[in-house]
Amino acid sequence: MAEALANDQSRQLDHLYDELKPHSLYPLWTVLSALVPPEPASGALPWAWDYGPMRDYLLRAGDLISAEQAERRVLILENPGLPGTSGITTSLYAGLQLILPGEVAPCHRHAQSALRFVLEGEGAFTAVDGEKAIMHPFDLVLTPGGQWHDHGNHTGRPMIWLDGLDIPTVRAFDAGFAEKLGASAHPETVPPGDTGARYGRNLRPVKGTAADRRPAHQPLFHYPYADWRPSLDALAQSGLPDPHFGHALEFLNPADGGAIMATISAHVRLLPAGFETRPRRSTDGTIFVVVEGDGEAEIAGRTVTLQERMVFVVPSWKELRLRAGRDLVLFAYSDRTSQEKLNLFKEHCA
Ligand code: GTQ
Repeated sequence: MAEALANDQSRQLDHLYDELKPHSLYPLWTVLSALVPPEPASGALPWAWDYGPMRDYLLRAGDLISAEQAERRVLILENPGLPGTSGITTSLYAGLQLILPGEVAPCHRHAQSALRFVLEGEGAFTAVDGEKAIMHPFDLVLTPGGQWHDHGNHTGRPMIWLDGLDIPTVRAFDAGFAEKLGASAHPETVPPGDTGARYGRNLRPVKGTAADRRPAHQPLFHYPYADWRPSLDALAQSGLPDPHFGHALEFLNPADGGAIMATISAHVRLLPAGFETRPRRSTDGTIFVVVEGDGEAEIAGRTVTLQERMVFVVPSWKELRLRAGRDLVLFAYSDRTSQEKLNLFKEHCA
């Protein structure tokens, strides 16, 4: 009797669901636990990309299409758990960009904020609002949302870097605008290094004076390896590593002492040879680049052997443990600052 009733209920509910569909209505109770999960259950997978094969494919693309033709000649590192999204996590994007000798990537600006982390080449530039940042391996260069940027390579060698953008975040808000300058390069406004001298040394031009020329909320855009690497060494020599991070330094926006950009946080860390971190998980899915050394990352039980210039991703709430073989230096970026602003960020350190 009870079974007959249950069957009848389930049949009637199925009829109801069929009738609801064409009206764009959907029963919450069939999807509630997926919509409001007890804890993050990211569809993104822990994943790693070796540099060598990515580089080979990118250079092949370089033979087939120019940077000018492509506008941006980039191979997207799409998370295999997020097909069709172009995301490496649910909120962030990663791509490998190539500029060959003599090429330009034409000037444009967009709502999306981008970071560039240089992997190979020396002396090509990213220009922001007409000021060139001359790029060296493992420099961090920002092109914050709304600022004009173009890239060019007047050197004799290919230049390759990792692009980190907030494309999926901007898409989630449906807030994307973009425009092209029309000229391939922005007219040069000031000599290279001008912003570093004005805003990068715990100084700034006095507010309201003509010398204060950069956008107030986001003045700095070049964080050279030659600056951050010695700082990391000095930190490592002066104390014990944090059990979950090792020796870690975050890149800051000097305008407010906060994360480098509104939607992206970034840091570097050094794990001394033989050091092993304690397990940690956090809600900010994080993209890592191996700068130096070797070792292993254990991500939710899956072991990745680390090699220089490898890119790997730790999705939200997946446990990470790192082991350094030789001294291990990593660059990392995530949406931590977005989550902190939205009161969503959580971490658990075991
Ligand atoms: O250099 O502006 O990898 O707009 C993806 C979108 C790079 C860029 C990307 C972009 C750019």
